[in-house]
Amino acid sequence: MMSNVLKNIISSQGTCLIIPHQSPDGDCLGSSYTLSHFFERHQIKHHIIMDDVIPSNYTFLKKNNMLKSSDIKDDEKYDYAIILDTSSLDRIGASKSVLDKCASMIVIDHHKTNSFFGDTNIVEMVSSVGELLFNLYTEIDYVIDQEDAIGLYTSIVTDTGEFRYSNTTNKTLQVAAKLFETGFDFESCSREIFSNQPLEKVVLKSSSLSNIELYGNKQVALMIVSQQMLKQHNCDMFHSDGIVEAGRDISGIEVSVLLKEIDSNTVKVSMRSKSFLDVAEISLVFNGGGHNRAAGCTINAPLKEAKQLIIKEIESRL
Ligand SMILES: [Mn+2]
Repeated sequence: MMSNVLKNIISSQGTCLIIPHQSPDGDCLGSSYTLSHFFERHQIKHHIIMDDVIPSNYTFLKKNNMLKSSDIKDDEKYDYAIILDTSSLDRIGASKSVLDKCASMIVIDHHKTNSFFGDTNIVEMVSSVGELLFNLYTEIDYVIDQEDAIGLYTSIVTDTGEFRYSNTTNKTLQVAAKLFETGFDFESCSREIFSNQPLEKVVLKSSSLSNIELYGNKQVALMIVSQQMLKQHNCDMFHSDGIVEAGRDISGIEVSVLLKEIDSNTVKVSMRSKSFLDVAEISLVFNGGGHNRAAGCTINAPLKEAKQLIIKEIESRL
C-alpha cells in the first residue's frame, strides 16, 4: 500500500497549499474545509487557494486562510500543492505560477478520467474526495471531529446527489454514519446547501428550463445559459448550477446537456446521464473529463456550432 501522504506531511511538518478545482462545488469546497482543519489540528502551515467566487450556498465553508493566487508572493516556497477533486492540470483553480512555488504536487481525486498529473496521485473510485479523505484519515487513526464532519458530509451529500446516485455504496453510507456519530449539525448543513438559493438564480434556472430543447427521440434534453441571459437576470455563470440536473430529472430523458456561453467562441458543456450513457467518454472526445453520470468539457466554437457538435456526438451513442 502507498504510504499515507497525510502522515508524511505531518511527520515532515511540510508547508502546504490546498488547491481545489475551478468553479468550486460542494465536494472540492467540503474537502478543502476538512483538510484545512486537519492541518490546523496538526499545526501544519497552509493556505487554501480560492480564485473563484464561492457560490452563496457554500459560503459557510469559507476559511480565513483562503488566498488568491495573486496573494502568493514571488519569493514564497511551499513543500506541497495538494490538488483536490481535479482530473487534469487545466481544471486547477490556481494559476500555474502558484504550482511553481510548490516542491511537490499531490493529487487526491476520484474521477475515472484522472490523468495522474501529480508527483503523487491518490485516485480512487469512491463517491467523493470527502469519502477518500475519510479513508486516509481512518488509515492513520485520525479522530474526526464535528468540523471535519461538516466538510466531509458536504462533499459526500453533494457528489452523491443526496445519496441518490450510483456512486453511493454501502461504504459511503457507513462513512456518513460515522460522521453522524460526531453529533455535527447536519440539518444546518443541509439548509445552507439546499435551501439557500438566491432568487435570481432560481429565475435564471426557470428561464433556461422554459427554453428546453429535446433531441435523440426525446431522450436528450438541452438547455442554454447565454451571456445575454446572465445580464438579463443579473447572474454570474456559477448561478447556472443545478440546471443540468433538472433536465436529467425529467421522465424519459437519458442525457441532459447544459451549454454555458463563456464568450462568443467558448462554450462550457455540462452533461448528466440517468442510467446507461457514459458521459465521461463523450467529454473525452472534446478533451474534457468526469464520471459516467456527470461530466463536462469546453468547446471552442460559437454556441450554435457547439450545440450541433455535442448533439451529434450524443445521438451517435443512443
Ligand atoms: Mn467530486
